[in-house]
Amino acid sequence: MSDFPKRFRKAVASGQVLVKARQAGDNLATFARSVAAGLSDEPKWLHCRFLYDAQGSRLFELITHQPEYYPTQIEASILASRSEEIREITGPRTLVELGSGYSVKTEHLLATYSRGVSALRYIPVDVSESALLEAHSSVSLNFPQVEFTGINGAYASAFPVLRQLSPQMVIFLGSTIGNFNEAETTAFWQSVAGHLPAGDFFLLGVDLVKDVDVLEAAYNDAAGITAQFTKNYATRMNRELGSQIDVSKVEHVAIWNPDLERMEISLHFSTAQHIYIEPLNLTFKVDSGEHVLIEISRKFRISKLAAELRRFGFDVRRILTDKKEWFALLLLERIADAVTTRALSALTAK
Ligand code: AVJ
Repeated sequence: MSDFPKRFRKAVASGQVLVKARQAGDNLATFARSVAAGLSDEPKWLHCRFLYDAQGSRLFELITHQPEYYPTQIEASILASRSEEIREITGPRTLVELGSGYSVKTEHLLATYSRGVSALRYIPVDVSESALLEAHSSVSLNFPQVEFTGINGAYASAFPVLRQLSPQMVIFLGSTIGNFNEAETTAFWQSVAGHLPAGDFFLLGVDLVKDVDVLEAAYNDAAGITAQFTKNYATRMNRELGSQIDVSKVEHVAIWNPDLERMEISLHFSTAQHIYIEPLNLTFKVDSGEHVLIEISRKFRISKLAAELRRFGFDVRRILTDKKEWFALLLLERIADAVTTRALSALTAK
């Protein structure tokens, strides 16, 4: 939708709380096509983006409170203790957040960045409208000087408006980058680099490679919340796509893949089932014992990641981590590309 940057500009100017980046009706067709693509593949997969309907967003929020799920607590404590240090490097600027959810951890940054300024612009981006609305009520209550304009859509829907938001810091927390496979990661950084002006910042939260027992426990909490979160995918398919999956015959499986250094989360079918996709009038068969991959969560090594980011046009300005080095926040600065620099010096030479 090419008019989005214009609609967004208007929404910001008029103090609108939420702007939709996609048209109504688009979501269901996108969901149906994505599911059909994944179930046609071998081995089968389902895209993790659709885990986050209203119920999925609620369940994920519950996951973050489970004792085994360490990333949220550690990341929040790094943010709580080191937001000042981040602001000292970046100076005051607009905050844009990809996959903001309920914006809980971000409140540490909002507190720091709203200090001493008359207004702070905050642009959270999330596929869940209900999460954005809840984030708005909490943020506007706690930080009256924050100007909140949520973008209800996929991350990429925000990219075309980044140019109008400088100076800014884009925030991408929770190691959500770990949910992207290699191709998606490359596409993501190329796209961000293409839209983010040089001199703007990017704050990236990444979960680090660690002991397999700690990792597997984090995705197999004793209370079974992660299992509910996984099974909610099937529930959502039943409700929105008329899939007719017997959810009592599917299980949550989460295991560490040491070769690819990632957690792999699957729906395990304990019996053979037919999965219907009503909007497309398609049926897929899943065998007894089959695993359908619904999410990967890659874990990172800082040195390797920093080198990769440099190739995409980002300089690592600061690495913030906890004592155990279980999680890290990387403060990146978008640096001018060789091409851009050459073009600019050619201009000034004239
Ligand atoms: C979306 C990256 C925050 O991969 O750790 C947590 C999602 N899935 N438990 C992650 C998730 C199951 C989570 N993030």
